[in-house]
Amino acid sequence: MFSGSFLPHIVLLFFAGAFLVEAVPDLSLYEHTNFYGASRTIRDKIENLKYLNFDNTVTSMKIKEFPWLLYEGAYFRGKYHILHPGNYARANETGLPNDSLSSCRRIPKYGGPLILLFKETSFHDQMKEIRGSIPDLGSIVFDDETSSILVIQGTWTAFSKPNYQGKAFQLPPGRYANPTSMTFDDNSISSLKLV
Ligand SMILES: [Ca+2]
Ligand SMILES: [Ca+2]
Repeated sequence: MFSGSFLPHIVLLFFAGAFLVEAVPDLSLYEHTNFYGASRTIRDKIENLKYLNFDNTVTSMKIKEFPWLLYEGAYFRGKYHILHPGNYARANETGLPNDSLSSCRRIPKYGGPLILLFKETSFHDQMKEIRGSIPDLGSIVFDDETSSILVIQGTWTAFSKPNYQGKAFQLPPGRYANPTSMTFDDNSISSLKLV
């Protein structure tokens, strides 16, 4: 009798706990230093902080778990900044000027190989996540239109032609903000192999 009535409570507590963990926002933005003033919470991404009436307002912020890409321009444009989880009581100490943030997106959750491809230089515009070898990028992403790359985890080889043919170059973890930093011509990656 006891266990019969107790068990549902355990189950309820479990779900309540899971909900609370899930409810913690990925990114909290604040109007003033030291997390004071008006605030907004962002899950995943926001392409224009104007939508939240919070454009060019952020002075401090908290990042929960995964790194974020922050942009001084709307729609993932303008000068970019990559910030790791932590509490930033004065955002300008990270290099992000005070009252400049206009859009941002979280690096996709990872715990294994991950490479991010961007349609434009400086990690602007569309972003595609790749977690394993892809013989023909044209089948799933903007073929021949990758202009910047973030290698989050794993070492990869990029090829200029599909099926791991053509010019090849290694991509160890790091930031490749433009094609010259990858020593290949713009818009020429057609396949990717996880080393
Ligand atoms: Ca402010
Ligand atoms: Ca701005």
